[in-house]
Amino acid sequence: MPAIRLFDTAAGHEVALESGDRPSMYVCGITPYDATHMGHAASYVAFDLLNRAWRDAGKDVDYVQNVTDIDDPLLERATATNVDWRELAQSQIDLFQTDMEALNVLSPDHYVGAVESISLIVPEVERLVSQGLAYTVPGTNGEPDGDVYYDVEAAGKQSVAPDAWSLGSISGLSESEMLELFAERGGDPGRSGKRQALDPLLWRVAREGEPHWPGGSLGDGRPGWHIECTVIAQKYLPAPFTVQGGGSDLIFPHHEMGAGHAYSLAGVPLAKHYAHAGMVGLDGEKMSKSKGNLVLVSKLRAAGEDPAAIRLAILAHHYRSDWSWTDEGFAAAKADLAAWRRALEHAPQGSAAPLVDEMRAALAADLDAPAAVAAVSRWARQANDGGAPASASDRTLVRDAVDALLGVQL
Ligand code: 5CA
Ligand code: ZN
Repeated sequence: MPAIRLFDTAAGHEVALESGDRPSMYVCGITPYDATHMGHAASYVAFDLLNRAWRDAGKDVDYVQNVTDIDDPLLERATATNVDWRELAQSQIDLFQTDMEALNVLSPDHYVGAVESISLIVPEVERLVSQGLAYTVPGTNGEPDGDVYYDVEAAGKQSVAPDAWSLGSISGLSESEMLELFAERGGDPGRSGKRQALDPLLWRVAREGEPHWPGGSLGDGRPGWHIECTVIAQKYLPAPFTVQGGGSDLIFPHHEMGAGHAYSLAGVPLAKHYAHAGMVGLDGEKMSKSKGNLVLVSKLRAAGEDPAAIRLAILAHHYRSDWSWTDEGFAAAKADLAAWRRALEHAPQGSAAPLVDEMRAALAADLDAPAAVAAVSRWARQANDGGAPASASDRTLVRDAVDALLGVQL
């Protein structure tokens, strides 16, 4: 495997990953209130490629993923459908894990819930308060006293070190862009009593009818979203770890704020690099639970579709591009998969090693799966054209490499 290059969102360009023998990765997990759709699947397949590339290079990868098993949308869906929020979460986590297994996505070493991490999160929020980087907001308009917010301005001034965090370090967005996205993605810019509109919630004190946990000096409540990932990542991975990953809708505010929290708590960056997968849509619209325009992995599986074909349909798109799931794209992936499987029977002698080199070079260049897929398809056309003597060892090597590098099982 050549040295792996990856596009770093914070740097704004591709970087060579210097991960030594022990790269580490945190990929943001699902909020388990609805089944895994193609957008989720594509983001986990993207980082699975990085995991596989590192492993192919002989590295021992530390991989951590969270599951946001307490958050507003989960509680809202549980109330709307009259199920217990814990049952809803557990059923969707189970379905997600079955989907990932079917898609041949390697599991994280640690799969950690927000709820089980609350006792770790509380002291970290208390620490931010005592450092003067977080503050409580008085109750107004029916909200109780005591919600805790992160002071983005104070945090941005805490250090002038070259790797210090300040608002915009990760996303590079302007303030007006941030304000728009903040409101769209779970922030509350208009909450009165906040020091800055963009200050994110760290601790939400208990409300009537909402689940809550002991919060020490903060009072009973539940954690905000960004501090959840920060604390879980800091507990299970080195500081800084190699790559934080997620879909591009997590760049702001989630990864921006998480990076801030981490720097405030540890005095070193959370991650060396931040990588983001493009958004997957259906017929030109972003696929999202709230819009309801979902293509579900579990539904395709239930309809008898081959998960390897689903994975190949995803890999036909570069992980950073925004793309739409279409029936035509899926049909093309199924045809490619059939051609690859046929080709194995005719694997020409001596053809496997150069193909493996091409696949490795493609993945090392910012996880260029479409280039790797094209290389396999070229190889398959040649094999299926016949003429060259077939070789059992080439067949085995191609089958193993396509599985190990692309995760496609032939
Ligand atoms: N629990 C948080 C992360 S800590 C969360 O964003 N959960 S999620 O269920 O909404 O999304 C899980 C992952 O799928 C995230 O990385 C998100 O960026 C990604 N994702 C969500 N929708 C899409 C989409 N339409 N296309 C591509 N990726 C998506
Ligand atoms: Zn996260």
